[in-house]
Amino acid sequence: MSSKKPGLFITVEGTEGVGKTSNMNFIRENLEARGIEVVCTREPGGTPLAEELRELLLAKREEKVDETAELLMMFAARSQHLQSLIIPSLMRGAWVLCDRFTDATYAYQGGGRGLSMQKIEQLESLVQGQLQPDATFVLDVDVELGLERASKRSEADRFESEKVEFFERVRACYLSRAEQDPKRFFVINAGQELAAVQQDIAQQLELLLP
Ligand code: Z5A
Repeated sequence: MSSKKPGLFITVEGTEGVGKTSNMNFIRENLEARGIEVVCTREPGGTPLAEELRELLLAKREEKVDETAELLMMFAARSQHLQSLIIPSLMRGAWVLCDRFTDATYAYQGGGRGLSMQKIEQLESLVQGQLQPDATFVLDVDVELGLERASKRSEADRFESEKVEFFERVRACYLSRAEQDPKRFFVINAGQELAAVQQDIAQQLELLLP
C-alpha cells in the first residue's frame, strides 16, 4: 500500500508502566471532541485472530520461545491487523490510534532480544510496504519507576517478567529511533504527573490537526 491515505495513523509506544492506556484514552477523547472518527486498537492484537496470537505471545510457558518465532508471530498478527482493520479504517478517513506497532518490534525484539535490525526491516517491508505511522508518541520514563507502576496493576506476563537490563535496552532503542526521525516521533516525559503528561501530548496533537 502507498503511504497516501485519508486518515492519520498515530501510535503510542514506551516501556512498562509508562501510562499508554491512560494516555490513549486522553488522545481518543481529544480527537473525538473535534469530530474526528478514531479507531482505537492495539498490538499485538486488534482483530480476533491477532488477539489469539497475542494470548499465545504473552502467556508464560515452560518451553523456551524461540526469538525468531516470536518475531514472526508479531508480524503475522500485524499483517492480519493491517489488512483487516488498520488499512480499511485509514482508507475511509478514520484516524487509527494504535497501542504499539513496529517500533515496539525494533525495541523489544531488536533492542531487548538482540535480533538483527536488518531482519526486522525485511519483515517490515514485506508486511507494511510503504505504510508507516504518521506520528508516534514515545512515553518515556525511568525503567525502574515504570516497572514499579506496572507491578501494582496485575500479574506479570512473559514480557513483563524480563529483567531491568532488558527494558533499559528497549528504552534506549526507542530513544535512538526517535532521535533519528524527529518529524515522526514525539518523546514525552511520562515521569511527570498525569496532567502534565497530557498537557504535553495535547500540545503535540495540535501540530497534527488539519
Ligand atoms: N511487544 C513486543 O515485544 N513486540 C511488538 O512488536 C509488540 C509488542 C507490538 C504487550 O504489550 C507486550 O508485547 C509488551 C511488548 C510486547 N510487553 N510488555 N511488557 P502491552 O502494550 O499490552 O503491555 P504493556 O506494556 O504491559 O502495556 P500496558 O499494560 O497497557 O501498560 P501501560 O498502558 O503503559 O501502563 P498503564 O496501565 O496505563 O499504567 C500503569 C500504571 O501506572 C497504572 O496504574 C496507571 O494509573 C499508572 N500511571 C500512568 N501514568 C502515570 C503517571 N503519569 N503518574 C503516576 N502514575 C501513572
